[in-house]
Amino acid sequence: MEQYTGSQIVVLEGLEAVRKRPGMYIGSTGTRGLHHLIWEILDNGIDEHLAGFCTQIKIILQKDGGLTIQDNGRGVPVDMHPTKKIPTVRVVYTILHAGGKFGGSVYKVSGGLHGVGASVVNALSRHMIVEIKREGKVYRDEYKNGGHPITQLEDGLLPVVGKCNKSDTGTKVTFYPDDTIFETVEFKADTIKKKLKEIAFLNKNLIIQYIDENSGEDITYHEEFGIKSFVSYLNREATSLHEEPIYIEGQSGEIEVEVAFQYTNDYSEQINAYCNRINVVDGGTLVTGFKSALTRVMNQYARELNILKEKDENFDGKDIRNGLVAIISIKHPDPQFEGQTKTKLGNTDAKSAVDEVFAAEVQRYFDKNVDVLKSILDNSLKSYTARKAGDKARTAILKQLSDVDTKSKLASCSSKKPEECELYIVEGDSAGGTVKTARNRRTQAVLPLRGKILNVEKSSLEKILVNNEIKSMIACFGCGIGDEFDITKLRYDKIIILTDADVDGAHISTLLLTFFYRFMPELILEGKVFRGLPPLYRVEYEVTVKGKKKKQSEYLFNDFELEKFRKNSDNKILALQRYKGLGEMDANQLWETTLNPDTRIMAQVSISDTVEADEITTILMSSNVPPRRSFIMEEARYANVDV
Ligand code: 28G
Repeated sequence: MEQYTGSQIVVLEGLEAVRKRPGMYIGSTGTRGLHHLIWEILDNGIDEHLAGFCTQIKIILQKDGGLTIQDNGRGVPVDMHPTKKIPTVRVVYTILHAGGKFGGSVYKVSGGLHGVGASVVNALSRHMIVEIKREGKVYRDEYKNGGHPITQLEDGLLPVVGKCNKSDTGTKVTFYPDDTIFETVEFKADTIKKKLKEIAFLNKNLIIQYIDENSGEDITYHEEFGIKSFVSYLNREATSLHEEPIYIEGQSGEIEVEVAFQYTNDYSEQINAYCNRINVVDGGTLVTGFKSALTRVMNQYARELNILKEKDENFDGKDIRNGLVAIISIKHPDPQFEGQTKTKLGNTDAKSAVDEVFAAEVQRYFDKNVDVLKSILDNSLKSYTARKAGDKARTAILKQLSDVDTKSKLASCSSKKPEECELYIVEGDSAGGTVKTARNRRTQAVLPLRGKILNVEKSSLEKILVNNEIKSMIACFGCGIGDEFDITKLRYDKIIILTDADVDGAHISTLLLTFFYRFMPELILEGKVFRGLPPLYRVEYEVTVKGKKKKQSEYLFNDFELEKFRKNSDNKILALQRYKGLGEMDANQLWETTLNPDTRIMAQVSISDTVEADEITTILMSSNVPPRRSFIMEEARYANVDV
């Protein structure tokens, strides 16, 4: 039976907002968003572990599509909430942002991508059951259809539904994602298992049990050596330069620092950083501290050991990190997450803490393990020598880039103010032609690209730098590449990749993104890169307004939207057009759907080390070492957004 008290109405309005715009809270309504539901609930259990009260977490994938997460912590309080006058547990599960980092408490230390909490999960579930064991009693609260409580309170409190041992405490949550909201409600076992493994690496005292009722799998995740094992795992198929990862631990003020690292014979570096178990994908102060300490200490040793002969010669940080795989994990009492995606740590004291702890402890280690030190320095020397040779070739080519012809295909915009200019990179000359006609000539420039883009992961530097498409892009952007890259010289505020909405288009944009990522990563990190999302369908339909029949039309961006339209609309569909490519749209349609800043839809491209979520290429599964980053595109309607 549903009950509405005064405060309840407010509650439902809050959760209704989540159901109206799920993307704002969990990123998307696709698989990725679906799994965010799990991470949100899981985070609360991990917080309880970090608070020192929970040693075990159990996850059960049920046959009926439900998912259960259970911990042996204190159990969410069931007493009457002092101001809301409903049980605290119901506050946690029905009020937006309750019990989270927004309350100003230090309670929440871990956190998901959005950190929105359990009530969001409830809002997006068709059914949710919360069971709490506290002080020898069992309580249950149940919700339906997006967070409507169906449990009758007794004197404002939850009824006791059973008894248990007094020492048996904890929280158990079962939820069924709402299939009218999500494109799919099927959980991916692999995604969940990867996440659990990562959690186990980062929380060495936590025991996680995973049960899949469909497959019968029953796995326990417990990594007693924590991030040291994490590094071994990442390098399991690589050839390492020294047998065991080096593990460093220490404290500076209130900040706890842990680092594990190992060198391999690969040519890449991979540093994964965590603050309070949150993967800070864009690094920040803790990574800076680590890098500067490592560079300083190694250069010092190199000079002492006569590996660097000249006094003023130095290894570059990059030489020293060649082949490095490292995990940095710190605990900070007051983390400041910065950047557009809040995935960069800003606290300056984290830099000095990591620097101080790492420098002191790593020297202690190397003084005792000179053979390991020597093999690492030898590796740095190889990189140093190769870099000196490569630098020459690169500079020569960059000089040539000022040649005029590299920009000849560009249809530039008349404004020269970077903050208002946009560059559309368009696949093919014909689509490029339509975009040129349709655009706003003052602020929108167009660069059509011919044919396939070079896969920079598979080509030598020489080949990359003579490629015409690549030369055009570098010349148009105006900000150089690699070490000489300077984002302040970028001529555009947004670089928008526009390809057909098909497999080829997706491939081309991946190749472009790979190029950006390898040669001008700041472009992506600073949020300058977007993918235009042209619609897939246009429906014309009939509506009846005041007894009169009227024709209207709407653009739909994927099959899911089309299905939703068919299901939810009683209007008669008059015509349905499917766009096979950009070329099939006329200039007006293209303007309206893809170019007009007030109505277009674009996806901003960001990068994730993907340990955090369900991208299939997470580093946990990758066998080879080049950082398994993947491009994450968060879809957003860029209409009416203040810029
Ligand atoms: C099973 C799935 C995931 C949780 C707790 C324990 C407490 C709690 C959770 O409190 C409300 C807000 C701040 C105090 C805290 C229990 C203090 C004392 C808790 C979970 C009240 C939330 N006793 N375990 N929430 N706080 N496990 N597991 O969700 O002020 S959530």
